[in-house]
Amino acid sequence: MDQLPKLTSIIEAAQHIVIVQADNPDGDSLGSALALEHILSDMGKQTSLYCGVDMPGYLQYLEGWDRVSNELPKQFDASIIVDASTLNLFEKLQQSGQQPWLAAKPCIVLDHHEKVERVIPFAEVLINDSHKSSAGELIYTIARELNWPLSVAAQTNIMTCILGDTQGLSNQLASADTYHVMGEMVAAGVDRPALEELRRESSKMPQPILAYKGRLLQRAEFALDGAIASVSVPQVEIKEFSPLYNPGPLVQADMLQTRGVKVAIVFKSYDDGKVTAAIRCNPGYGIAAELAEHMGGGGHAFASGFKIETSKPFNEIKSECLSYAETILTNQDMGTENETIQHTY
Ligand SMILES: [Mn+2]
Repeated sequence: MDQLPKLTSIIEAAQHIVIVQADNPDGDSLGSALALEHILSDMGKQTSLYCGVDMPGYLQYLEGWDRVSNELPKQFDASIIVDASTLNLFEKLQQSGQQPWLAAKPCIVLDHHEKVERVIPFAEVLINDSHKSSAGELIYTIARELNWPLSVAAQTNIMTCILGDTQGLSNQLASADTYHVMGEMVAAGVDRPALEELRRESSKMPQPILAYKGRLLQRAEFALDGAIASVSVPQVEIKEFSPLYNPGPLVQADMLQTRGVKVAIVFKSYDDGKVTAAIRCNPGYGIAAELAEHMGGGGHAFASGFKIETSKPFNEIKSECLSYAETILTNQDMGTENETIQHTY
């Protein structure tokens, strides 16, 4: 990593460093931001945390999530962007007019995504290592290389990054190096079972939601010989249950865990005519982006969504979506090879 001397000099020269997450925060971005907060504070620096959007509820078990602000601090000397290197994910910063402010100071980018479009043009240091499971693992490697202080608190946050992006060390992002790093962190005193319990506790559902989940699953409909599963949620249920738990994540994993299911779609229909859909796919059937784009939305191969505001009846929109899904899946079966899995974390 030939950019480390430059990175070191930027950090040495700065007193106040702002750590920046993109508009799609997840366990890796928040864990990276909090780990850097610990490391830099231990080096005697002042730190601020920025993200254009609010931290999602499922991340609020991480101590320090509430220190992340939607505003850049009035004054700072340098910035570190974690877990993103494309301008496409910084719309909030552009909308609020704060981007020139960030661009005016030395900016370091620490990322691990391959194939990045519109790379942040004002970065003075850009380290994007797609061999790392997570931005957190990259930060750990840099910290070791540069002898940065790695407290147990910092390493606990780094473990959160790794577990988030590797889905508990279960996907292809977990390399031999990742396991080494995990082992070193456990040896240093990070309590993985405690971290796991905190995460589970924070994602538990309120009691009425368990019964509601049963109702939703009973209403699952299947198309194309069971390859497409869908559930529709009407306004009255959105009003009653959505504030307590998002219906999509409540049932979509179970739908995908059903034999034969390739694609799981959760539709929501509102009284004012608005229709939204969350699309998730099993490995080998990454049609989510194509399907969402056809419906006027977007996303990734395995997770996408769309929102339609028209006077068209809900059933027509649903039929259009399901029949297009059938078309793509049928075409896919007729000889085109399966898309390789690409991580989007
Ligand atoms: Mn990541």
